[in-house]
Amino acid sequence: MNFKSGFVAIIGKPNAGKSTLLNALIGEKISIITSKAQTTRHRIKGILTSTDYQIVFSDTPGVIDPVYELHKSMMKAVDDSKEDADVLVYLVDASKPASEIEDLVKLSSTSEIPVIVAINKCDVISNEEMEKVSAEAKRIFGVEEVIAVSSLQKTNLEELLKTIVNKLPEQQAFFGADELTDKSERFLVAEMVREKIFEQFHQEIPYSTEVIIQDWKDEPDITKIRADIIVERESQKAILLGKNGSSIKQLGIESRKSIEEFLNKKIFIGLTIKVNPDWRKDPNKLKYFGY
Ligand SMILES: Nc1nc2c(ncn2[C@@H]2O[C@H](COP(=O)(O)OP(=O)(O)OP(=O)(O)O)[C@@H](O)[C@H]2O)c(=O)[nH]1
Ligand SMILES: [Mg+2]
Repeated sequence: MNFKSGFVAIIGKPNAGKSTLLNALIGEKISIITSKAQTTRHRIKGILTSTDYQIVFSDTPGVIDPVYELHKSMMKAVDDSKEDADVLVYLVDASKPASEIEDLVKLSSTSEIPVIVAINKCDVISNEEMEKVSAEAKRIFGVEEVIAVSSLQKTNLEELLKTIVNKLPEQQAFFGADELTDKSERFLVAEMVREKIFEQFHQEIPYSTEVIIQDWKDEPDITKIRADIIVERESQKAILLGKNGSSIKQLGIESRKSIEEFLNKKIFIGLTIKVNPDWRKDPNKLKYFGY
């Protein structure tokens, strides 16, 4: 077989397990994962290179009907990922009703790009239920085959990879063999803080929050990072701070743990909360924040 390579977009509703799948396929934590929907906000490339092929996966935000400007930018990330894709992997959550698949198909623009439909979270449903979901997915997507996987338990991912590689064109690699992602360490670290915010806070807080790295100093024994946490309202700032600053302190501790593991180095992280009213609705502010 000649060398194959190409771009593969992972598309699905929020919480389907797209980021979990990306990380499982690449074997590294590139994209953050939380139990809450709408965690991923950007297109994040993960690159898998073997002796025979290179696949440039794009993790994407979950497909929704946009409400805020932020959502529009998230859906643009989905469209951009589809635009240069050689293969689309539609990822369906097996534990959700068929109406979610209908919704996904309704909100997705059609294209001529080859489609693979994968049913994720096969670990949480019975074989009988899986038969049912598979039949629904085949009908709604109009495909003859679907692949049942568990991104969490890494079940059937080899099968999925084989199916993807079959559909890739023969061409040279796009990235160096040691490259894992297109994102910078700064971006990934900001995402890690955001992941901890999603885990620690509830309701509107995670969705109203953005993390901006303001300063990064690599010293021989320690990396010193300063980040701003942007919220929309004073009341949200108060919640993030917590009583006597206890919540932000906890957030700092959890963030530091995961960043130290990622950078494999001792780090200091200073977090400052700033109020930026309605940043999610303002295209100029969004642009400044990298959307
Ligand atoms: N049981 C089970 N849970 C899974 C599986 N894959 C993902 N999850 C869980 O589903 C939740 C959402 O996973 P994510 O990977 O963040 O989902 P996503 O599609 O990237 O979500 P958004 O970024 O919000 O669009 C997390 O709690 C995961 O642990 C799976 O195969 N089985
Ligand atoms: Mg995600």
